Amino acid sequence: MTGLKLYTHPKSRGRIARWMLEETGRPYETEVMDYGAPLQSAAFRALNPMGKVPVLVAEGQVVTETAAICAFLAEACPEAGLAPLPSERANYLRWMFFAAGPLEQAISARMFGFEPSAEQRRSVGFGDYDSTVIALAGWLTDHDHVTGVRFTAADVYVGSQVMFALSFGGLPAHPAFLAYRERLAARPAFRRASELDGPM
Ligand SMILES: N[C@@H](CCC(=O)N[C@@H](CS)C(=O)NCC(=O)O)C(=O)O
Repeated sequence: MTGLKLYTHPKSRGRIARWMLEETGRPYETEVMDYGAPLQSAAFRALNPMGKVPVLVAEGQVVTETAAICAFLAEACPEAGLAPLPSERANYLRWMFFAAGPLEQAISARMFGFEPSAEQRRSVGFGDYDSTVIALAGWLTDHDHVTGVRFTAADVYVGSQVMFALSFGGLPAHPAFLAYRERLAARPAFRRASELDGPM
């Protein structure tokens, strides 16, 4: 696939999309969007009505939502080997969606002081913060990567959530999270992406 363009901001989830692009090894173009008016412009909102980055345009196809961008690129660039094998698909999908839904919500809720009551936990997708953290920590205690032993696009997404949350205390310094962060941060594509986007 050629004709890849990423709309991003260096202090945004666009860093995850850039890391994924670097993992594919494909050439891509970047347009850095300033926060505020540019994201609200009619032209940008035609790409993403949410007025948010990142947005990937791939040969005319528009992909929003960072997890979707990771999954899309994994499929669009099969030679990179980042899409799941049939036997890895269940864990790949399960934890990718877990990170985009319950995990992100639990971290945001904690950050902004929302602790669901016992009654609310039945309706709230993440239930409660501790259960969410324990679920992921348990998986990463037993597995080096989301699908087991092999790095996939799910690790770009899940790993980014873990790394970002660890950086501001959104997740506890559980040994499984720290070891996972160390494994991922050693990847050449992660380092290249971090150099291109600069410090958070
Ligand atoms: N669910 C979206 C969230 C995107 C998002 O919230 N982006 C933030 C930066 S990390 C943004 O563009 N904020 C600017 C704004 O809302 O004005 C995703 O996963 O891509």
